[in-house]
Amino acid sequence: MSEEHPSLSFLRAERMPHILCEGCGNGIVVNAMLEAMVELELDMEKVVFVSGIGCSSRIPGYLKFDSLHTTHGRPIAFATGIKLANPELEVIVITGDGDMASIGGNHFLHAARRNMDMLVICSNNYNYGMTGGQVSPTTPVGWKTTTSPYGNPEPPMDIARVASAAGANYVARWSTASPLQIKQAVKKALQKEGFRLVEVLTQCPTVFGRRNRLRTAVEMLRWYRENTVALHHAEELERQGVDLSAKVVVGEFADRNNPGLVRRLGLVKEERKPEKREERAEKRAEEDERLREARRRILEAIERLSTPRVRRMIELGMDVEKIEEELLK
Ligand SMILES: Cc1ncc(C[n+]2csc(CCOP(=O)(O)OP(=O)(O)O)c2C)c(N)n1
Ligand code: SF4
Repeated sequence: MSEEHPSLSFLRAERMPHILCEGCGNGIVVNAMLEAMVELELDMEKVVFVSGIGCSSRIPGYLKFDSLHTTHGRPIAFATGIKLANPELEVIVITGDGDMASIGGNHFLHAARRNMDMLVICSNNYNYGMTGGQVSPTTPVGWKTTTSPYGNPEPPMDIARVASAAGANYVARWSTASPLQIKQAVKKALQKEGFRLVEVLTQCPTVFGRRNRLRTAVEMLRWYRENTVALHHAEELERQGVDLSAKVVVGEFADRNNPGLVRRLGLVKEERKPEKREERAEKRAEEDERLREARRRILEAIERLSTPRVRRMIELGMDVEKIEEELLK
């Protein structure tokens, strides 16, 4: 029997089937994010997800974490309140390009300026997916949407560069064609304080791709592969005079260690430093040892109090859960 991947245990199976379309890139976002959290051995009890309204904003509803599904454009404001009320919590905002950059634009700008402690994962599918594919602040020039049927005439907002210019501690942009990079960015961001943005270019074949001759997830992923350029290459190419206006630059746009707002306010004293892998392993081993000891004591207590039937089960080497299961039959 194959072993279940650890991140699967954080999905709410009872909420399935989910509302996302076949081939939607939001699944890749969830997978990369959960893998990052599992690999970091985050204290999942301290994680709170906050989202707005949109296809991407539905993600926390399918996860086994405390979460707040707020109003359109407002998740960063709610997340600010949560973090200031309880700075111990790891607050993660899941948002869309419309939710964050359009109706929520000012919350985004000022949270980045304040270096407000939260990780924001923005699933940027270049349009308003949930409401049928309207133009958004990130739709590239010339691309068709329901509200720009002849091609978008407006220049888009580069949300990664805006966040970086406003003062965010960490900013990265990757596409769903690079899930490993998304995972690494989330891991790095989760070990830093202040405002952290991971923008993910996420395919929406159903309402965006369809209007732009990219009807399937595979075609959209291929488009990302062929049209994204890593930041260090882009800088070099620009020096050589190559026109990159039709390409999307991906990579890390900011990696700073400025104090986050909660530390500036004196709500936490210590600078947040990445935990070393060995320290985490040590903590984990101590925790496992504590659990083994507790289990041993419970078994001893059962043995002392037990009936011949329970004693027989212990002699057979059954553990506490199995014995409990047998007794409840
Ligand atoms: C105040 C308000 N205005 C408009 C809407 C309608 N609405 C719901 S989701 C959405 C856009 C979602 O787009 P985005 O945030 O990019 O998320 P996606 O669905 O693409 O993941 C809009 C306009 C709303 N729910 N509330
Ligand atoms: S409409 Fe687009 S973003 Fe929304 S679930 Fe479908 S593919 Fe995903």
